[in-house]
Amino acid sequence: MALLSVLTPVLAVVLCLVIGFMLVRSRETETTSTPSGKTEGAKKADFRTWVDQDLQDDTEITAKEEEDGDWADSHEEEDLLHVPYSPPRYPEETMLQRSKDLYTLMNQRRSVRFISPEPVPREVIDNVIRTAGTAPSGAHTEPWTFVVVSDPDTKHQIRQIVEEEEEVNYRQRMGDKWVNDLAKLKTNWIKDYLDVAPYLVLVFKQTYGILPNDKKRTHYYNEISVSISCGILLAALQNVGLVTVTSTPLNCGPQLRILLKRPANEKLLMLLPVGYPASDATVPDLKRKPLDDVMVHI
Ligand code: IYR
Repeated sequence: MALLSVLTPVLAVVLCLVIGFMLVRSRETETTSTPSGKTEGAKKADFRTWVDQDLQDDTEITAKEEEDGDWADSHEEEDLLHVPYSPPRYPEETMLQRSKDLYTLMNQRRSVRFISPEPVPREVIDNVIRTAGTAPSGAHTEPWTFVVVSDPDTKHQIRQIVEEEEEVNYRQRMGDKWVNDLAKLKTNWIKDYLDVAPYLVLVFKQTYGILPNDKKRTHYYNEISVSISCGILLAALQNVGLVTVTSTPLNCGPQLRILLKRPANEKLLMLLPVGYPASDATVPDLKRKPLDDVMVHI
């Protein structure tokens, strides 16, 4: 009994030490960061976070910097004139035909990873980018930059950056489930098309704008706006018989932004290799969901 009463405080101290040690360890695991800011302790089990953080680049803009900047007020912007609008109106029969024709054309669009090195007229690319720039955007801020690369050395440097990161993505960051989900598409970290395609279009979202007086301008819904412009870009490419694949090189944004000398307010959203399909190009035999599976009519 006497022994027990002597041992009780000792046991209590030992228990406290064990709990304290465990708490410190769990804190350390949470805060040990990898170079990309992800937690080591999270690694495989937490691979899902990568799915949503694909293409994020918040290396320069901290919340503090955004708050600190000198932001423009809306009253500093010019008044906008409203003008009449009368686009063409078609007879119903024509509408039906046009709706079918565009569907048929767009239904032939496929993500193509085998691109021909054959040159593509530069003016066609200019017009495709012009078309992408017709997208709606939050408060008409047009928060996009399309970097068109045809210089072979720059394309090769892009390839080196992308392949180096993608190898780590496929081997570690994406996790087994994601890699298995992609296996049927036969995609991996080797991206020949980055050297071969006559053009690489790197689409950047401008997280804020910079006015001529150096004040920052809010770019509302910039990611949604730029994503819509990418959709229109895909349609414009399809319209002229060119192909692409909407690649999203995970974790490459900062390096590519620096390589292409883009400012810190721009974040890479998508990388599109553009060209004619290679003569021996293949695509997976995918099926699209029927209308009833994607549309609800109330
Ligand atoms: N960014 C990688 C992985 C990839 C992810 C998805 I989701 C795809 O549908 C296809 C690829 C890559 O470009 O290979």
